Order: sequence, then structure tokens, then C-alpha cells
Amino acid sequence: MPPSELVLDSAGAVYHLGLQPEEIADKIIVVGDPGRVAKISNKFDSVEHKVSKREFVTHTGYIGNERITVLSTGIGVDNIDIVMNELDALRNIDLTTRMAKGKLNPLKIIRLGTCGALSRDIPVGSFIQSNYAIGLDGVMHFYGCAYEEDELELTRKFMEHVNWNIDGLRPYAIRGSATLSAYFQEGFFQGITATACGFYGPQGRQLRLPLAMQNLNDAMSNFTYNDLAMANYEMESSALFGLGSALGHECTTVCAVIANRLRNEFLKDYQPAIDQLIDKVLEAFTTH
Ligand code: R1P
Ligand code: URA
Repeated sequence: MPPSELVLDSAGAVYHLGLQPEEIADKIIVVGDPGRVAKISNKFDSVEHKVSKREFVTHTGYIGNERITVLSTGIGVDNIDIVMNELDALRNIDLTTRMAKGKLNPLKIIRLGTCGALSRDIPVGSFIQSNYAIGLDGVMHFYGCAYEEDELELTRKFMEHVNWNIDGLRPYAIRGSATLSAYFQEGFFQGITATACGFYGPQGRQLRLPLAMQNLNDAMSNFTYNDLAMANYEMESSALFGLGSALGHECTTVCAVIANRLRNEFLKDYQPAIDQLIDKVLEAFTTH
């Protein structure tokens, strides 16, 4: 892999994350907000690496014998393309020879985020676990990856149900890791997550500009697939699940609900909900 494709800095670290292979654990928590990283690593017994570059802040440490990395991705699926490719390179490419390693070294990645609920019945302050993500973005269209039957069926039924008519943007559904989902059953709403490529128009927020699809959120709010309802909007899970499963890593997303789009509510003080979610994720990673 030439230097233009696998980009390393002068210290040999991957270009955007600034990390060396030994600085990441097998268990990784990704968060959007760089300020959330220290909130999580403050709960570690010890922190052995702290690396910070642009919006990508990484802390790796231990809780008991469990080595865990927490890493901020910043906002959006475009950043997830960078994060997933560079994390995978750290694990599965020999950065000295620039060759893929013979044996796959899988990662377990849990995204711990915030989201907006798409059901009146999911209150702000509660938690959602994403069984599928529907990408309303384009990242996975640039990769030649195959989709599973259920993913193709979900995409088709979703597009029919909402009467999708945004030219040039084709939604795509991707399943998350069943193994990691199993950690987040009790106390979590389960459902399908819409990954938007923006916070305002792409999530149906109308400030001063008209929307291309006026009633998209109402249509999404009563969509179901195999007993799973459309649950929420956020901005990273489609590329996380898509690149994760294509590269051989286990990924899921759990979010604190800070907005309810059907009830027009926003939870301004959402830190207590995030604190509870941090405890749940750390418990999952230290007991499995
Ligand atoms: C938008 O405000 C951001 O919040 C959500 C969205 O996915 C997007 O990144 O997640 P985080 O709180 O993890 O950033
Ligand atoms: N994050 C989002 O992407 N949307 C919301 O409504 C809230 C958090």
C-alpha cells in the first residue's frame, strides 16, 4: 500500500487519529463529542495512553484487567470512514511492511451517542439500542460490499413506506452486531436507527429553508420491519455498521435520547442520562 493510500505521519502513526498499533485495545467505545472521552476514562483505574489530533481524542486504559479504548469521532459518517479505516489499519495492516496481516484481528466497537427519537413512546432521557442502521448518507456506496438479504429487504420496504424521493441519494440498511446487541436488552428500547448526513434538513428540521420531503419524519415514525420500529436519528451508525461488518469487526450503537421529534421536546440537561449510559457500557465491556 503506497504512502498516498495508507497515510502515516513522520512518527509512523495513522494520519488522522495519530495512533500507533499498541495504543488501542480490542474493546473500543466511540463517542461523537471529544469532551465525552475524559468523562469515560475518568472511570478507568488507570490510563496508559492519551493522544489528541483534530477532533480525534483517544484514551486507552484499564478497568481491572479489561483494557478499553475510548475515542471521539467528531460528528458525522464522513469521520466514521476515517476512524474505521484507521482503526482497522492499526489492527490488520503491518504498518512497517504496509501489507495486510494474514490473520484477522477483530475489534469490538460500541458507539455511545446522543440521538433524537422518532416515536412518541420513546421519552427523552431514555436509551435506544440500534439493531439496524438505515444510512441516509453516501459513504457505503463508495465500497464494493455485498448486502445481506434482510438488509436489502429492509432498504426496499423503507423506501416504499416513506415514498423516498430524494434524487441521487439511495438509503441503505445495515445490521449491527447481534453479539454486542445482546449486552443492551434490559432498559433499552430496541429499533432501527436512521443515520442522517446532517442535523437540520437531513433530519427534517426546518429553520429558514424548505425541506425536499416535508412529511418524512411522520412517515418514518410508523415504519416497522420484522417487529422492529424505526426508533431514532443520529449521524454515525450506518458507516460504523457497514464498514465494521465489511472489515470483520463487531459494532453496535447505544444512544441517550435527548430529543423527541414527534413531541417537539429537547432535553437540555442530558448529562445525567449520558452518565448512566457510560456506566451501562462500561459494565457491558467489563463483564463480557
Ligand atoms: C449531533 O448533535 C451529534 O450528536 C449525535 C449525532 O450522532 C451527532 O454526532 O451523537 P454524539 O452525541 O455522539 O455526537
Ligand atoms: N443527535 C442527532 O443527530 N439528532 C438529534 O435530534 C439529537 C442528537
